Amino acid sequence: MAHPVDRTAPAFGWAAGVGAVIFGAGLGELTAAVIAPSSSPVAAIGAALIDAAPSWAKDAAIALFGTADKIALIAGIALVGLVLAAFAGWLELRRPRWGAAVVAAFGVVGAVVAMLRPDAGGMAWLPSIVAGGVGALTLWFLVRRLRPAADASTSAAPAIQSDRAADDEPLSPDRRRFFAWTGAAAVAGVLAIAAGSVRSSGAAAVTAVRRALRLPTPAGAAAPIPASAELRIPGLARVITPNDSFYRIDTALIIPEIDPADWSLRVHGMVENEFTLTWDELLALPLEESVTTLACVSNPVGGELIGNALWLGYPIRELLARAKPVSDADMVLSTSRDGFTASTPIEALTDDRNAILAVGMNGEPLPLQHGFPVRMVVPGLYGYVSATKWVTSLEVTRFDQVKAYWSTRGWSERGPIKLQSRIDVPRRAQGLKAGETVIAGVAWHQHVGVSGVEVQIDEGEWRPATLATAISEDTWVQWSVPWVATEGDHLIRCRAISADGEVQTSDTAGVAPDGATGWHERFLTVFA
Ligand SMILES: Nc1nc2c(c(=O)[nH]1)N[C@H]1C(S)=C(S)[C@@H](COP(=O)(O)O)O[C@H]1N2
Ligand SMILES: [Mo]
Repeated sequence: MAHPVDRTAPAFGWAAGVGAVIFGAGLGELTAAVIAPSSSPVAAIGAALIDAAPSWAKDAAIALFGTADKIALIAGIALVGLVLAAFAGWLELRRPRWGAAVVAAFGVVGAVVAMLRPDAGGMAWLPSIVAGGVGALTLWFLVRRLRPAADASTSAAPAIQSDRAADDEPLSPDRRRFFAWTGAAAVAGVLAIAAGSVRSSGAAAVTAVRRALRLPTPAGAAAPIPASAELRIPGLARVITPNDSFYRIDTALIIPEIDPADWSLRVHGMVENEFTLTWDELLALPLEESVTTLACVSNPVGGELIGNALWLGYPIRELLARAKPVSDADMVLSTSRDGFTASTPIEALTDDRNAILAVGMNGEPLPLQHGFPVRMVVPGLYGYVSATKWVTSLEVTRFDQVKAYWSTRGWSERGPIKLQSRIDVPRRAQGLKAGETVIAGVAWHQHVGVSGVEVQIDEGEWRPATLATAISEDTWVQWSVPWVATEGDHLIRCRAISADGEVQTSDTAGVAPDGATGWHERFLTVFA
């Protein structure tokens, strides 16, 4: 009944490697959840990959996966990790301790990467060391289950010798016990990963702090949003984007968790009067409300990486006035807790626009993923050069002295938002019935304003659309045009006219290096 197992059967090694590494990774994730979520091996490696990725790769990721790009990255890392785990298991089977050493070595690599992250805490190395150490020991243990002699030998036996002996012995036929241990390791690892993610999401202390927070009433309230700003057309983007559907774009694989009590902002660099602002000091300042439409430079024509919110914050202009920039400074480099940077022209932060250090979004503290507790909002500039979330430093400097995160990756140093318009309805390319309907969408040219939108059907005359009331030149505006749809195929286009007379160009440009251009068009099939 003892069927000697072919010890070279690689599947045993693969299984042991995968089970051991899942177990190690699980304990590593759990450790990270307790000390700092961003120190997790997967998160640290992911974050390093994001920073190392060329801009075309970021673009491709956003184009392919949209705002699910991070999930795709984590899945990719997990997949590569499992392949390496299987390899380590196979190696351990052939050469005892070598596979375990490979797993341990990956733990050390993870620890180094985690310590090099800009937001690394003093314990950032620990989760990877736990993952690598536990993974290596588990692998060694599991593969030993396949060696009856090793089972019998006590820990007192010289290790090298017992391994040598094991080399010459057939594998235990007891597959059941081996797979029971391996399966248990994998299941325990998955449970640990789940427990870690529960702990670092809902239960996070910062989430509770945020929930308990009451923002002060604004010293300067925004004018009420006119009812006529909202056309109430089903399928048309609402004029104020609810927080839970507001697009999210950032390089943060793990959202920084900052307790406001630990937050401070350093205003420094080419200034006469460097200072640090704490959360309590910020909230004691007269905060102002403003409505500003944020847009991402990676938003393709017709895309959804744009949203409009009522923000509450303090003018950056006032902070800079207090800091007193020297006269040849032309840029402010803002840095977030996780190391992201943006370069904003100093004029945009000192002129009369509502460039703010925001703490509130649509009547709530900023959601964690939108920069809690403090972010920048600057009307008229794409987010990558202005909208730093989790901001902790404003350095007054010069464009010829430092380059911000995306400027070192092929994107323009300056990113004024381009004139654009989008068709929201009719939404579906199929199933539209002939008869009276409406074409509607949004148009924007922040800090310039939109004076008109025109719609063209089937290459005909451009027809003016009716604009809703614009909240301000810093926000998008809804538009609509009635249409009697006839049976058949149609091509619909729109273009905006800016408050300064510019007509939206038909020239198409991709998102890199400074924002997409071209007309949004939609093909529709209308049924009888
Ligand atoms: N800390 C940090 N802030 C950031 C980014 C980032 O990667 N990290 N991305 C910027 C970009 S590219 C955009 S478009 C806006 C998006 O803000 P939102 O996610 O709140 O919509 O945030 C900006 N602020
Ligand atoms: Mo962006």
